[in-house]
Amino acid sequence: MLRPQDTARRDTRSLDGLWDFALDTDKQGRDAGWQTAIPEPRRMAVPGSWNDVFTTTQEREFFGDVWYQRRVKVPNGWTEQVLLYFESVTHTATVFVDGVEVAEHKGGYLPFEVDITQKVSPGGWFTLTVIANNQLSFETIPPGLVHQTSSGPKLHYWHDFFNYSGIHRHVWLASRPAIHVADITVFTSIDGDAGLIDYSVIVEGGEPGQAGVRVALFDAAGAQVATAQGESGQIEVADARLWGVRDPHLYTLHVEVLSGGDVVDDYRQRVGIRSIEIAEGKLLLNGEPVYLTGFGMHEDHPIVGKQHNDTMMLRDFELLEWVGANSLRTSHYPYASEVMDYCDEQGILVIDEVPAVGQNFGLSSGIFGAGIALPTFSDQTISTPAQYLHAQMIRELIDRDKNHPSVIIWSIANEPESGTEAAEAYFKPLWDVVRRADPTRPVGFVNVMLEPHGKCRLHPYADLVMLNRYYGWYVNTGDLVAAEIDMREELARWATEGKPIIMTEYGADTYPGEHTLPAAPWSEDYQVAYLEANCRAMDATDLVVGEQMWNFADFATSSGIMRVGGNKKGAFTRDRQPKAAAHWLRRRWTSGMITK
Ligand code: GCB
Repeated sequence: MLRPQDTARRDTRSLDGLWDFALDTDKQGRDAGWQTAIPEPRRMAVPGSWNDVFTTTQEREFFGDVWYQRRVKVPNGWTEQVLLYFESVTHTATVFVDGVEVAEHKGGYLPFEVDITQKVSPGGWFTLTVIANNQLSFETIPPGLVHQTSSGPKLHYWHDFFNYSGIHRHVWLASRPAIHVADITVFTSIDGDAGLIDYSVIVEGGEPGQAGVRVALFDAAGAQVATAQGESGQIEVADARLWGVRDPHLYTLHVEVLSGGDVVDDYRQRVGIRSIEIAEGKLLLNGEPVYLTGFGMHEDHPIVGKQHNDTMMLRDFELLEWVGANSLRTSHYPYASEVMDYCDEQGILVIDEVPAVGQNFGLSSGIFGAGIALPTFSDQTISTPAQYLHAQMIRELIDRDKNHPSVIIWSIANEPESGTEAAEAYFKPLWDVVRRADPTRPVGFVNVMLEPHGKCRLHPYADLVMLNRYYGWYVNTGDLVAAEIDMREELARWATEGKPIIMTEYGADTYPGEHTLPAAPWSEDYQVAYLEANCRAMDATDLVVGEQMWNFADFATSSGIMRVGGNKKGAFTRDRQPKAAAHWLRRRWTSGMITK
């Protein structure tokens, strides 16, 4: 599936703006016919999370069906195919055109398109209605559970970020020719000074054999450097300029579909020529070892929640550059396509993660988990329906992001239960799914502290080891001497695997402005001392090839006794100002202190 684009034969119209809106508190909308008209609607911004707009807890934490509606005009002259394209609806979307259901999509962070050609006419208007359901269950990813409390049902979930909900990213009305490019895949490699681009194009529509494909490659200055014919092939670029870290050279592949001698469709695909591989315990980009610096991030901002916003994105990338980061992990779900495009443009390396987070009920049970103690993987909890959806999300993520040179690693889960037979059975087929969908990139999952080397049964399937560790915070709290010793010892145990290790999380909650001498937990001084101790342990382990501090910025979570106004492990505050830790990281990452 391709993101809508304006080209010679395609047009887009943004459907962003204020839509009619209602929380279906009495679960009556479907029976009462809201598909055609929401009675007494409020207004809500698209894109945006709706939660923080409200002033009551009941509304802010509502779960269930949430209705969005607007009138849409199909432009005159759109006589071929008309599509709706939703970039993110959290978590399940049901779409209606003039009251008739046209699509359902599960999964809050990946796009879907709906062909509505037969339902609309050029120059005509229609009513577009979307139910965005944000309820989590054992069948959703991430999982959740509705449980009874004295004040009524509550949604419980096991992941540590607020369940922001709504239509978070852009919505498009798009046109495309009947015979069209349906998909493009590029894989790149390097052969001496030449860059090799293996491309394949899927054309849909028309009679078999009716359409042909022609491609042309342009460099960043717009000069044509190569051409080819056919739905698949290899393009060789002599003296290729490679895509590299903070040196992101991009080419453009212009794909044209020909029928009866005419160009009937065209699409532009950016290409970065680079190779990524793991060899002898190293992560090699273009054949050279690369060391990752950066963060696990979140799409999270005050009021707008998980809305994609270009200005906020630019500030984040300014800070990444300032602090000396060359990488990020899309913890814990796929990010907006604009972010991925910008990583391509900035030369930022990405660990791209599916929304499989919170699949570990042992982590927060008992008093911290609302008294809910359940097995994670079982017939009664997470089982086949979630596994199917997980596989679908892996496929959809790779389908969306496979052509981004910035994406160097797929992460198929964050901190799942990994030490049980049931966990191994759940994940076994998913490794096949990811490797079939992309045979070129390294694949891993992020291991949790409670399932160390010797207990974890999933790491043999992974190409590299990705670890979230909290020595000096959740364990050895306040004792950084013990933290460093224990961390070194654990890293040494993982090093026996001979695989590269990336520290995908390490961090300490820090209240901005809090200072203590000696350094004590929650102070800025302690966060810096914590980083010093953790980084010494990483530096002492040759196989550590990257460090992504948790988290880039403070972020919202559900309420709980472990969180003060959200998670405060940010190097930056939620409004993107540096804590002392950010200055410390900047010194470490920009002054050549890392010698690996
Ligand atoms: C983790 C999780 C992350 C949490 C973090 C924390 O291991 O992966 O989602 O926010 O710990 O701060 O507890």
